[in-house]
Amino acid sequence: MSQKKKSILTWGALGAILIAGILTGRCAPTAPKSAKKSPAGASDMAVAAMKTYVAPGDLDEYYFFASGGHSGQIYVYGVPSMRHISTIPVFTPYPATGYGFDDESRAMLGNLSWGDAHHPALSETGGEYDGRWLFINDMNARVARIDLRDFKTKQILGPIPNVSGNHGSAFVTPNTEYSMMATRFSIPIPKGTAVPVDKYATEYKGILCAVKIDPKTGEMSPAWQIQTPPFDWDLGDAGKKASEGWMFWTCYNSERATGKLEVTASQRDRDYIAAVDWKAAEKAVAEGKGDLINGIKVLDPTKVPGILYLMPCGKSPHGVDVSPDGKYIIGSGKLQGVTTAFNFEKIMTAIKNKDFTGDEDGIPVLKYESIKDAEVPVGLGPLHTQFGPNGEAYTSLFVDSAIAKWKLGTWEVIDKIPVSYSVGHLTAAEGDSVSPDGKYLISLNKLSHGRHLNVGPSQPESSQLIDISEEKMKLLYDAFTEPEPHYAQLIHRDKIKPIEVYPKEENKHPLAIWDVKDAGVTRKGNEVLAKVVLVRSTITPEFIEVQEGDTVKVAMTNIEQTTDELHGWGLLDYNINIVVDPGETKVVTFKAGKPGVYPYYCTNFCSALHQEMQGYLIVKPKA
Ligand code: K7E
Ligand code: CUA
Repeated sequence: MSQKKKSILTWGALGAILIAGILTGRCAPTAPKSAKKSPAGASDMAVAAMKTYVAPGDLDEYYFFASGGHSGQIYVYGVPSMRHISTIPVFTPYPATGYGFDDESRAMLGNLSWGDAHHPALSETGGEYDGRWLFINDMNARVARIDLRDFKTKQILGPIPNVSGNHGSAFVTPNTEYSMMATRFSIPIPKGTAVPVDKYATEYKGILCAVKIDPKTGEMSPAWQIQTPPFDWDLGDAGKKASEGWMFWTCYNSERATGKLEVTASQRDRDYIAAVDWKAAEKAVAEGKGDLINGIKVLDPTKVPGILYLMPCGKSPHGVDVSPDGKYIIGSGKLQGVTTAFNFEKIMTAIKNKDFTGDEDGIPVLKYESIKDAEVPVGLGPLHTQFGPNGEAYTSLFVDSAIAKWKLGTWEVIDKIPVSYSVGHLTAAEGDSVSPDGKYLISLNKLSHGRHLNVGPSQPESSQLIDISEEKMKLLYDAFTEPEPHYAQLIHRDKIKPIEVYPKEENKHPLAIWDVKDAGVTRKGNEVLAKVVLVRSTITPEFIEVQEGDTVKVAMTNIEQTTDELHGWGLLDYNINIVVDPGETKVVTFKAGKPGVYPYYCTNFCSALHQEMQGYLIVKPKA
């Protein structure tokens, strides 16, 4: 039966049940009290319930990839149900999938076991999400790539030289040529030099950084950097269509203040949005310009004119967002009541006419009045903007705790919806691509108090699903998201086609084995290699004998080719828990410690005889 027919059939039945439930007061105790009072409210809720209800066995329409903030992960939810489907560990170990315990992922994490991940960015082709990769920043000067073929983190690049506090990242250019970065905390450059803070204004620098992405493999490598005055770079977005080839970043603290920033960095009426001609910067580097600092080419914008301009923007701006046609750059002072729409064509004209009002360390400052099209009265505390298919813009209002809907071009504010509470980012269906879908908008709120079962002081964040398919926005659903969703991406399910098992013929791991006959333990000096087969419901070999002090390498192949047949390998008393997917090989290396007998067992429930899937590591005393 088609999805549509099913929905129509279930509509009447479910609607009746819901309305009956609400009228008899049998709705969930967490439902807003107003729902019980007014029958009109009740029917709104029934409609909202229908719109978010995904029947058992049915699939959601969108993938919602939410950043995990300082949890370092990415959380995958389905929309419209808002059900949590999966967690993709990125910058933090995750025993549930064994991430951070096997040799490869442990090496990828290096000696950092935390990350602060804010901005996931889907790879794009021609400005459309292409469903290949997902990139995400970490404040520790790193950027990661997740392959959407298997939803696994494949590369963590960094810490990248000279970058300190990688917040303005991992925004990609329209054909995924680059993932862009910007430093939130200026430091003396080269990174690694110590200069007293009283020299901040002159000796500390900000860095804008381009990370090259291989178009075939997605492999990332540091490309080049631009040195800037010591501003705190905040958010970024790549130009597209009309503005393709340009990159924009907001900053605060153009005052170059140190200490008491909540006051000292808000003295001026305006801060800046940087406009970077990245194609020109790329060309300059290719021509040999720039200085090699800590192994990366750094361009000084005063020596390479034309690569960097400063656009004045309302005091302490946060988000900057480019409209789907690339014609408008939206930025707001986060303490103001308006958001500014800059006109890209006017920016180009102002650059051509040298319509400058001054400079910052030799970097030209464009005249605000010449480049802005409108100041849209969206409401208090505008942070981020997303877009709809027909010129709609949606701006999050942190102070007002609301979302404003307005129109590009006519600049009229059409609607406003309160959210609970204090929205940061928001994400619309494909809402930062060249062709947003409309339909859904998710408000990523910082506070949730009182809207969920009390779980003590450590409260979840809330993500609210909003219907934007009609003129007026309608709240559909409250979900409580893992900490802490800053930005997120919402992509239609048709664009992603993940595999469910690793095909045997693709496994090129040198230690892979596919037959229990090949399993066993070999020794070379004090190095022991155990080749292990995992298959329902035995771990072969079942006993591994080593000596105290040996270096033990265990290479495990899960030879299953069946969906969902994962096996684990948890070794008691050791900090080791590996999970191996069907067709995958994983390796863990460790030193055999104190003599004794240490059980290992399959940690991932796999079959009726899962419990029997176990063995012993026997560590004998040194001879
Ligand atoms: Cu607004 Cu880090 Cu993008 Cu948080 S950031 S909200
Ligand atoms: Cu294999 Cu549980």
